[in-house]
Amino acid sequence: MTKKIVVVGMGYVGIPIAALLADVDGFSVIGIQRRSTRSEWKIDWLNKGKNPISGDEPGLSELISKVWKKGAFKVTDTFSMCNDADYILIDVQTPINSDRTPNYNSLIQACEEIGKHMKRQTTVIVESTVAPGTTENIVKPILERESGMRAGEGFYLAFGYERVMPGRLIRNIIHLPKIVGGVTEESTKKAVELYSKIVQADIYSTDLWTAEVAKVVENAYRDVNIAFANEVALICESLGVNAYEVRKLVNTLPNDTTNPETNPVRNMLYPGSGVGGHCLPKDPWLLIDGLNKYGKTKYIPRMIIAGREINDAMPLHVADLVEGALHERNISIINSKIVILGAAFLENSADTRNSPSIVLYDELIRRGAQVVIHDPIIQNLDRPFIRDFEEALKSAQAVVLMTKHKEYQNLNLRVLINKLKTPILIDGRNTYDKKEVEKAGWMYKGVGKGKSRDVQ
Ligand code: SAJ
Repeated sequence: MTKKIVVVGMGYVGIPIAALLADVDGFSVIGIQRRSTRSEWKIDWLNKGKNPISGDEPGLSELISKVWKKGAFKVTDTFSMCNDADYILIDVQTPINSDRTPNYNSLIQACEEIGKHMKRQTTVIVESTVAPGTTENIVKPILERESGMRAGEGFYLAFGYERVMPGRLIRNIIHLPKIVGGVTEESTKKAVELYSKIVQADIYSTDLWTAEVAKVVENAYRDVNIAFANEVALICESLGVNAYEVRKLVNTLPNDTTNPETNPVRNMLYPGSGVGGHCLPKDPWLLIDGLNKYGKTKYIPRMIIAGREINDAMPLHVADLVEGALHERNISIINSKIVILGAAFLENSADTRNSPSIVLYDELIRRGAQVVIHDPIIQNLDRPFIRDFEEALKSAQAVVLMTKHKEYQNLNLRVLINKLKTPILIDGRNTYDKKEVEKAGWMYKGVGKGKSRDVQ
């Protein structure tokens, strides 16, 4: 008996999980993608068996082509296909608004449509990242209202969060442990049954709210740890010490093999020029939104908020490093040409969402500089950018390394020095050694690298 699965939202989460499920014998998958100017082309591409996700994603293109040929994966823009689905996965985007509250427009629209069409005994699984309490208080009421059924009785409802990462979409779904929490035990069980067909790692069952909290805490944890590294970097700059050297030494503390529970004993992350992407800048605010909306006692998560503020301020600190370096050469930042190397939020990636480079660009413009962004990989950016590296460097007064793309490592600084008006290198990602850069005739400043005690 063929199991019919619907996956709503053909993005970097929905597409790989739809393809993996379609590869299971006896499963047939329908992807639903609304026809917006930005994303309707994906429907046609996927219905030709082609992978619309850019960047290197091992195994994904082959898998999409395989399940398409098998006729087990089709994509449409209509929700009527939910009417005989055994499982419906919700993988729509859940961005935050400028006031840091969640934007659930896509989620609400999907729930209204699903509720209208779903049949009895369907299992609905929310995979999109949401504020704790959202499945219970937003998703469930809409599904019950539109379907006339009760969650846990007429249909099953669970939250099962994704742990995808760029470059590891397929691998992570198969090999990373899965966390699932349902509105009822039966709902949890139904979700576990589905995931067990594709997940080869452990599947952990819990309740709905715990699963929702775990997801956003997983990223808030990483964000706060990066903020800690960034705060150490600012301290080291002031003390004239190299924060990366400090990190290396701190992390020499070995893991305790006799007591795995306490490992890693130390794992200080990397300071840098900022924290971008579609997860870390957003998920701490989703956690806080759930706390503000559904918390039973008043509590202000000062550390998580401070972590966000520290990370958001790093591109502004880079702008200070630029202005300070120009000042040391008695050059005003006003009308100085500054080159930003790297617009992607992550090295060797084309993803520019919430990129710290955009924050730096706007800040340098605000301070009166002429700014050029260079990036060898990205396809689009809502700021001007160029591909021609030599053109970018011509007559520049300073070069800022914001993204550690491989193209920016091992640059021949002795040759490049002749292209610039003033050879100043601001290193946002510990790409270069201070002494080497100065030997090549440049002034060097780096995030986390103090100046006074002759650090590397
Ligand atoms: N960053 C630092 N210092 C670090 C690590 C990262 O400044 O030590 C910066 C990066 O430059 C980037 C931002 O933080 O601008 C985010 O980097 P990331 O490595 O966390 O990459 P993301 O945003 O793709 O995070 C995803 C998350 N995955 C999910 O939400 C499912 C995150 O939980 C993963 O830990 C991360 O991938 C990963 O490890 O690749």
